[in-house]
Amino acid sequence: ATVKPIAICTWNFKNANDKAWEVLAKGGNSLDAVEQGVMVEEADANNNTVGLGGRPDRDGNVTLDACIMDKDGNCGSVVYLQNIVHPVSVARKVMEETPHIILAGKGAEQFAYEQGFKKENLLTEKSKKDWLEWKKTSKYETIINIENHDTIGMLAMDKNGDISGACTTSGMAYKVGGRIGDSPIIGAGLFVDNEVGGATATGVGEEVIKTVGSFLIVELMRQGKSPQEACEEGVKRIMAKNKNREDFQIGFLAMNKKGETGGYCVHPGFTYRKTTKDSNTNEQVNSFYK
Ligand code: SD4
Repeated sequence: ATVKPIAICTWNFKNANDKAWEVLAKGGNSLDAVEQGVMVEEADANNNTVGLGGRPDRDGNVTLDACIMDKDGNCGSVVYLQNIVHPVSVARKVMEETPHIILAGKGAEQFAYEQGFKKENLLTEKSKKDWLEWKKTSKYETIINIENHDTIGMLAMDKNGDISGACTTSGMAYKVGGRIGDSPIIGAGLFVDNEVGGATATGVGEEVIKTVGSFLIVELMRQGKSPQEACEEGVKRIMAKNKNREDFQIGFLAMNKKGETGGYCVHPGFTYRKTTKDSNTNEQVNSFYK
């Protein structure tokens, strides 16, 4: 039998998944569930990889990437967005209120103000202090720090069996100004095809973009693979192009129309949160390197 409603998200973001579940349990739709779910992390100043409190780029600017995709294949995205706590909601407005899919930088920010979003300083004292400390050496080390990823990607299926997804991040800490990762790129950091399922990613976005990772996983599921098998193949595709490279982490997460889920990653440590009417768990994920 199909497991629904269901919500899953990258890492052990219990509060975010609980919020999504609350929407789904009340009979709400999966689009509202994923938006409201990931908003919890965007607003959390203690999550240094998403929204408020996100680590800045190397110049000290916090720049956010996010996207959202609905059951009909509609999508919206913002990249290099500054001064707005909830990029996922701006992405949803791009999807619903404009004929476009991606808005960037100043244009996205201007659009957000027109839609009623408030200007806010996203650089917390803690993030600023860490950044000033980093500046002393200015060594871009994030790719070898495999633990330093907390991007939230979320997939939900509602009581009608419709799937939506969202993904939101401040990107890699101390990135080059202007850098965009996989998270707001439809097909890379997130993809949903309501006939098949959805997938989302966390980790070093450059590697995910190169294989159009989330789209690949959904297509593999379309061809009959389980979410687990599809995530494994997604990671293997990346590793085939990075022989013997052990200095980066990627985690994939997927769900199909039956509510089956799976995940796979490059290094141990990646987990995902899963909530259904019977359970609310932090799922362990197998890795390419043991
Ligand atoms: C990026 N995939 O910008 C994101 C980073 C990430 O937790 O996952 N951070 O490449």
